Amino acid sequence: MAKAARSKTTDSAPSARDQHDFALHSLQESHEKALRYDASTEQMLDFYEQMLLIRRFEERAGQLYGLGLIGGFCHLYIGQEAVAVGLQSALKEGLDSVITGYRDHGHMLAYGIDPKVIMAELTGRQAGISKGKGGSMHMFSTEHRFYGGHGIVGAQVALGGGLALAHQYREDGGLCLAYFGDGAANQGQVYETFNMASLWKLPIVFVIENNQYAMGTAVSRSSAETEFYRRGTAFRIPGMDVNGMDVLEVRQAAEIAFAHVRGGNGPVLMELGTYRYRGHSMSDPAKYRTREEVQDMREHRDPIEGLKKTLLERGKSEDELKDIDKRIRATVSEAADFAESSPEPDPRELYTDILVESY
Ligand SMILES: Cc1ncc(C[n+]2csc(CCOP(=O)(O)OP(=O)(O)O)c2C)c(N)n1
Ligand SMILES: [Mg+2]
Repeated sequence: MAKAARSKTTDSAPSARDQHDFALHSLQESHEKALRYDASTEQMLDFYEQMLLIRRFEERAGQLYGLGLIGGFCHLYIGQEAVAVGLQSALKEGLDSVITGYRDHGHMLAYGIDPKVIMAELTGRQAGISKGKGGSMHMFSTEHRFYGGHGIVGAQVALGGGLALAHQYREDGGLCLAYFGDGAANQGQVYETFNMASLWKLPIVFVIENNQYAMGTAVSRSSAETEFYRRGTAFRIPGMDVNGMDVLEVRQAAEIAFAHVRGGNGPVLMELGTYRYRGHSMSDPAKYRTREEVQDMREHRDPIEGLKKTLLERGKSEDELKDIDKRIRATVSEAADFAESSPEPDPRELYTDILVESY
């Protein structure tokens, strides 16, 4: 398209600019050749379970918030499940690192972290993954190589650059998956990180979760370039435009992006088109969009319903899928009971994990 129109050479050899353009689009072209991951039925069931776990966990978190059992902010991930599950299922567990913003419960669940310790963290209990001191936005687990949970919009991108530098320095073969939102994509430090990451060929996958809104602002009202996957072009970072509502498409894109990064070729920028069904946080009545818009997404693009359809086509029965849902609901109830019955942190915890001496 634009590439062909721009080519002014009469020579049949591609110009340097064409080659450059091709490098930026080559991953997208590979992705478009085979959009969906060729998963076995077992793998699909696994993706289905994980997405359902996130959905049911978040619904329960919303209820606990309503009951006053969760304090502070609480940002739910409902609608975006296919992104975390599709991408993180392709990670090397115990090696690769993950960092994200404050909408972080789903990423932790997708990493296989016990729902009990996540729920206990949400309710501020000692048994929580950050000893009940981080809450919804600031969960952290170095054991799982999950580096938060960050409330400063865009900050996790620069920190992710540091995590990728550590992978490169240690030559451990790992990569960093750094998630951020469409709103965060307009922050300055994101571009400083793009520059250094590309220059140093850091093993990092930048993931823009474009859920169409930054708090109450639609992308078209906040962003001059709404095709976010193109945002890395000025830094020679190849971009991928991915349907974030289909877990198999997400996983397939992850295969391509991760192989590129692991091959020592530097960063990739993935834009995942997705949608959040709930408000920005629990205190947002979401008056900036119509009910019909949300309903339309739920009815026609829902990632869990989409995979359910594929599973039914593969011969799974409605009853089998209902049983999975029952099991997941029980797991989530257990997590909620565990959280509610766990003690709060000891007051002495006020003085641990922080700097209390002079420096
Ligand atoms: C530096 C900074 N500026 C502003 C805010 C307030 N704020 C919190 S979330 C948010 C919107 C971010 O939207 P997006 O990046 O699209 O992520 P989403 O909530 O959609 O996942 C803003 C402006 C903040 N936390 N940090
Ligand atoms: Mg957003």
